[in-house]
Amino acid sequence: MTLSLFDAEENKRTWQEPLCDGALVLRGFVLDDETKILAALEDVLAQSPLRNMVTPGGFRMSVAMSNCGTYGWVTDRGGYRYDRMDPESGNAWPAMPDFFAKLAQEAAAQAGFKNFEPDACLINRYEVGARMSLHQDKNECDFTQPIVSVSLGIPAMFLFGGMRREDKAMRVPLAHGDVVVWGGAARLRYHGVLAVKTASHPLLGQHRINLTFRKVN
Ligand code: MD6
Ligand code: FE
Repeated sequence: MTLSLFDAEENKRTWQEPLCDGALVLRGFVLDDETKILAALEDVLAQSPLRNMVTPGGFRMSVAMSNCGTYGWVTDRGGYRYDRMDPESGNAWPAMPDFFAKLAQEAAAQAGFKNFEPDACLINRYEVGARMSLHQDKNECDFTQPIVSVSLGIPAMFLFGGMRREDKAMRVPLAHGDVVVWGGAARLRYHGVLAVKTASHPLLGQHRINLTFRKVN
């Protein structure tokens, strides 16, 4: 067997950390693209700014959100759903940059999900203390399609639970540049994010940004 340092284009930029059947962390997968991603995000967020949405139960979310792509995830008193329109601007969500879709597709392929074509990118911004309680992602049509989740900025502790809310959750630290691919048997597992601790990142200050790519329709 020959081993080349410059081999394996398919396994570039990363080492892989399986979490369970269907879920895999690609450490540092988007590090090479950080400046390009942040510049594109700035453009998207100028069109559809981050906002703290309200849950169906009437609570203001601690995580600020926006979207790009054909569909955007929204919540209000009426419930959770995907919508083609940004309810704040009244316009379509900003287009998903082509290279976002390509990165998500490459990440999905590394986990064995071929030809992933995301039509939605949810942008979550956490400030220190923001958290996301345990939930399942089940507003999408086709649960054979994975979700690709990109972490940027200050670190967070991801909670990765079971099929029932009360199942014990694993704790997975996620850092700037890490990507989680999540599908198959893991697709409907409960998950969340612990309150983000004080830290500062050279590009994002005291924030964590998470991008989740999905195929909604
Ligand atoms: C977050 N992520 O990391 C929230 N959902 O900020 C999610 O809710 C999530 O990372 C499904 C699959 C991967 C995720
Ligand atoms: Fe989720």
